Amino acid sequence: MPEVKEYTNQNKPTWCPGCGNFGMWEALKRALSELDMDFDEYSIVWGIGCHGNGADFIRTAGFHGLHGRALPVASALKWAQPNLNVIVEAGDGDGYGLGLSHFVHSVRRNIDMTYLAHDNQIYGLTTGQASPTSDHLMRSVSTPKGVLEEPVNPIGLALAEGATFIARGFAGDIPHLTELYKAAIQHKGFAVVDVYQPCVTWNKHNTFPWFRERVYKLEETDWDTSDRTAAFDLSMKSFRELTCTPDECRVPIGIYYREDDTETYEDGVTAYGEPLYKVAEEPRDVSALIAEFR
Ligand SMILES: Cc1ncc(C[n+]2csc(CCOP(=O)(O)OP(=O)(O)O)c2C)c(N)n1
Ligand code: SF4
Repeated sequence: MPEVKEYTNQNKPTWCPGCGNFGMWEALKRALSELDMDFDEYSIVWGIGCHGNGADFIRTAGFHGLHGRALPVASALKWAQPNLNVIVEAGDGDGYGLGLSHFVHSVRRNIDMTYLAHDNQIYGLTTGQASPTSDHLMRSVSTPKGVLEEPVNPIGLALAEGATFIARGFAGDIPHLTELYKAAIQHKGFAVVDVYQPCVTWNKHNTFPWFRERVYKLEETDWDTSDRTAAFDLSMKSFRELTCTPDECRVPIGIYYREDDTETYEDGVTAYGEPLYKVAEEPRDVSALIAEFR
């Protein structure tokens, strides 16, 4: 089994000290190691944002795409290389703003891949504007008087579109997050893990202490992961008010819902009898194409 440190490369992370991205980075490396994943068995596709800078700090033949467009790239990769474990890392601005329609359609297609959302409830890279998951009334540099909209509910949205695996994690609990990642990667179908990933520089509300006082683990309750309606209900109750006390709002983490033995998009394509893409029998010379873009 490759050791955790083997999943890094020579680059040192450039995230702010204490950023929640470190916890997600560590959990993913641990999950890949514990799943005994060889370096040619997985590939990671990133969107644009602080989360996307993780592309420089992990060992993979991956792709650092455009803002909000990681999923189309990842879908093509999965369909061209069906045996590859494809992992997407997206931000809340990236994936639930610009890329929201890709998210919805990927969920309903049940493409066999893993979607890890770095949900810091703020635009980190562009210095602290409100994001689609910022809490109602939260003040930020772009909303000095407070966010007017209700936040996007990624869990409820995914459930409404027929999600077959949806979980929520917290970057401050790396062992728990590692287990969620392992389950998501092993799931056959589109597996979403929305991770509360505090941005210590710009989000002064959803901080590590704020979450530590409130998170609880679903698996430590009598939670039934096969009840879609209950999961949807819980996702609606999980919306938090900015000023709520730890007693008033507790934040569930863990697997909300999972459904195994489902048909994936790839299964459907296979049933047609023709693959979407054929891999060339001989390597092709693409140097002229590359030269065109130099
Ligand atoms: C099409 C397009 N629009 C806007 C931007 C500018 N931009 C870069 S990152 C970003 C938001 C980053 O926030 P998020 O996705 O939450 O990621 P984080 O930095 O918090 O990890 C924006 C708006 C861009 N790169 N491309
Ligand atoms: S700005 Fe926020 S999300 Fe970006 S690296 Fe710094 S702490 Fe992390």
